[in-house]
Amino acid sequence: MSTNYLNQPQPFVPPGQHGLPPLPYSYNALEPVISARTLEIHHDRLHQGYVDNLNRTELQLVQARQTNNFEQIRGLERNLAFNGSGHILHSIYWTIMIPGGTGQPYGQTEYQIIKYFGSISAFFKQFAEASKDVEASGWGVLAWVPSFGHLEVLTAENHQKLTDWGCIPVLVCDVWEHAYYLDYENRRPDYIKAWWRLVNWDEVELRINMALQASVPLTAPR
Ligand code: MN3
Repeated sequence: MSTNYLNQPQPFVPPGQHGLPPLPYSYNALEPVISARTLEIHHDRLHQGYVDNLNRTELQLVQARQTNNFEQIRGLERNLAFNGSGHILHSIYWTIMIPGGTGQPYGQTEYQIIKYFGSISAFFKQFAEASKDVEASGWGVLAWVPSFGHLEVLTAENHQKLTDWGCIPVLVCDVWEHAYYLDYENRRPDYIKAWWRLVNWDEVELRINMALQASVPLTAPR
């Protein structure tokens, strides 16, 4: 197993310490495609709101762990995912735009798009159609799927269901009824309590080490 991840700087954001990344251009730089007023409200108010609410939620979770009081856990997890994904996706959105654009994908991007989608135009078409068809609020996303080794066009309704975009799962517990109902009927807590005894921490350790190598900062170094 490669261990060069140890030499890579890992971003670590302590609870409640997220900050709003500055726009890499002026408010009017994306006109006429996006107006200065839209950009100002979107970045300064809406994205700032995600950052503030993410920080608040993380500090509430610190409090919950310290007092061993998880009465509000369902709402806190919802706020964590909503605001965390909002922060991550907006940070990417600002950085992947530039005044005037740069034309066409090239290099590894072009290679991976053609390898999986067949052609650049087929990718453009699928991305546009998928984004157009998102129900109500949401995102069109071109994502690298580490487990499949290829790009994928995905969509997120709102910021998606209780997940942070860009996260890599390293330990999962299936709590759909089909995973435990025959054995525990409706006693999900009993299943979860017993399930801990099955966990292969060697595998979790391996997956965490692999995930560390896939680190992608929110604002790419220039
Ligand atoms: Mn937005």
